[in-house]
Amino acid sequence: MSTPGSAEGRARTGTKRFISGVVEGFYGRPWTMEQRTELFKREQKWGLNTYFYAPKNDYKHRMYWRDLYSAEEAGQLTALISAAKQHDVEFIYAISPGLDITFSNPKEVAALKRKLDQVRHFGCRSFSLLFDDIETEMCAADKQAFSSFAHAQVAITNAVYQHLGDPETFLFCPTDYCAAFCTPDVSQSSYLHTVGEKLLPGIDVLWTGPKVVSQKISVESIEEVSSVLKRAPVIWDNIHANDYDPQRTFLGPFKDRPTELIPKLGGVLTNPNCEFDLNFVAIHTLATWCKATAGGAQRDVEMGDEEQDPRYSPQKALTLALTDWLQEFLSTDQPGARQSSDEEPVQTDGGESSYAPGAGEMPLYTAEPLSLDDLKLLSDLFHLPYEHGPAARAMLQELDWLKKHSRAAAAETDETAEWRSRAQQFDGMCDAVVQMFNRLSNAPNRSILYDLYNYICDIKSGVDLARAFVKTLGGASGPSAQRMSEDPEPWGFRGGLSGEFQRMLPCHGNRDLFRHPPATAVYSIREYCTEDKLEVQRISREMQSAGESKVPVMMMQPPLLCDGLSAGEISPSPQCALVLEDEVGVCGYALALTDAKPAATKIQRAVSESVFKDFPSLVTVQVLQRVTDPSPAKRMIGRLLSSIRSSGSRGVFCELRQNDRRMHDFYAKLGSFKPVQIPGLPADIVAMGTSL
Ligand code: GDL
Repeated sequence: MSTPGSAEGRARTGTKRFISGVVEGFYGRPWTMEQRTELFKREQKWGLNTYFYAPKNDYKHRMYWRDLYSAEEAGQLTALISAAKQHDVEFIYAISPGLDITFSNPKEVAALKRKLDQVRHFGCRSFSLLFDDIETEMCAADKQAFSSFAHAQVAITNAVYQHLGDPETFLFCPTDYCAAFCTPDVSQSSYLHTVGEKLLPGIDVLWTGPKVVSQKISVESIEEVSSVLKRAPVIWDNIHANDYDPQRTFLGPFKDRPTELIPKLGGVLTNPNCEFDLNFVAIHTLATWCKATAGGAQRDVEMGDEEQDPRYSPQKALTLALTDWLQEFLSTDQPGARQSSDEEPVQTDGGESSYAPGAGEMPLYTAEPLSLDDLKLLSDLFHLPYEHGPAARAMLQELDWLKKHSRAAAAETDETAEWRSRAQQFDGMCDAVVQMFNRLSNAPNRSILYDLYNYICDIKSGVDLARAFVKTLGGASGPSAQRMSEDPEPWGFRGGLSGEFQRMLPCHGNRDLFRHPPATAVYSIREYCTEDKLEVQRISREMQSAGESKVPVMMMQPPLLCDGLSAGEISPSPQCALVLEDEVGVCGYALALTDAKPAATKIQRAVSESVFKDFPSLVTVQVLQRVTDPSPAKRMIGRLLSSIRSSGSRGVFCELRQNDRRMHDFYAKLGSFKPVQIPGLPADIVAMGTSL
């Protein structure tokens, strides 16, 4: 029978248990030793078995990884490791040497071993080497010694693993730790293939899913990466991480990871919110998920009927977590709550707080206690990275409607009554947020409140502004409307400099979840066939007219080399034509000529011969605007470049209209394409290229 936190896959091999728990792997202020000890208690209570120590900004974890711990630090770490043991939690010590290690220098390897030996003396038995978020270019010495970056990392990891005596638990975090980082894609990544083949089989590999912060992690995607890595990955899950945006925290449930994954994984570690006290839901719901073992006998969680996964309902897991969290909010026995330890409350003669206001005096301050509904609303407002909770969505929808129909508020029309009633409802929604804020501010557990305070204050101000705005639309004047005035207080300039940048940028910093929900479409890439010709022509035409140029392109301008390719007049080279499909149909293409010279001759393009020496091949890519996710196009071009490379070509270029900003951005974002000077190009055409 499987126990909580165990899983079929691991049980079947009879060697390792399913790793479940928390990775302290975020940027920013590390947690305190007390918080970590509290975490162990919670993990034990909820059936999670691992704590992974990897605080990015801890000096001796990353920047000064060579430095040994002082006597004082040694004492603290020893105590922490022993506390983990007491609570049946596996303590994994991770180190990140990748910022500046020279892999080929034996002294560096010795320094790494020395550091880990020291931690072993503190009682630690499980270790990890992390190579995430580092430069991928090797130094000259390493280039001489190793055939690739992956070979260098794997060599050092294997050496350290063996030095430590093949620990039962040892993990490696690759530099390409998610599908989006793989070139050209997971199945063809030479980096991942080297890791899969050369990393010793007892070492586990960390993986964050399709992206750094993955909205969903599918079974198929895990099967794909497992076959390359030759082992089941351990998920480093950033679903609740908030170190990349100071205005967001994630209080929604662990979600969109089917429980079918459990037997296919080595484990799941969540890298949650930086603020320790805001992780109750993140960790509690992960624990509920881990209990949904494949046998289907889920003892303490009801079957979710409204959702697809029969063994785990995020909604129900959330309610369970919030119900338990409410008790925490209401409890005062927290260190630092209510009064600081060095400030004993002054006892009056009467013992307890004896003040009772007399007749006509101010009544004592009272506030209603916090409720489960308050916490549900809170979790809706600060939900998940790609999704607002239902109450937040409803507020945005209403505000959007009220704005769009504001004429109905000003003039008496058929819609006026509806507008007024919906404005009133919106006001009620805003009021619920304010009331929740008041009750939270009064909660006895001050440490949770302090971690939450900036967020709830921020959302309350946002809601206040929206409320005042709707009142103004409805014709109100007075204090609420004044908030919208020309001479606002500083809180009228929301978001500071960063906010200002966001509002000025045309698209990237200016995306909102409400209007641009993340793409959930499934894309497939397949070989181009002759039946696709018309579709490709259509896409090419559509995208030309969507370009910046408002000039009828074909009539007034010299043709691009790739025009013949997308029009079907020139056939692409073998294995050099792909199309992208979504559920609607063909939505993009990538075509190439390994030898572009005949096409240049055909349109009498007079460019110098030497260009074709460095860049003999030509590529063209187009993706319809409905494809908002950049990764399918990246994958398509990655596949194409790898075919061109295997044809023996040294380089590839593409031509663009000078004023086609969209395509410039597109190629620039691929990273490897840089502007190339090609003498002889017509005035309005520029080229970008990459060496292979
Ligand atoms: C990352 C970092 C992690 C950070 C997270 C979210 C991994 C492996 N590394 O890329 O330290 O907290 O993004 O910002 O996820």
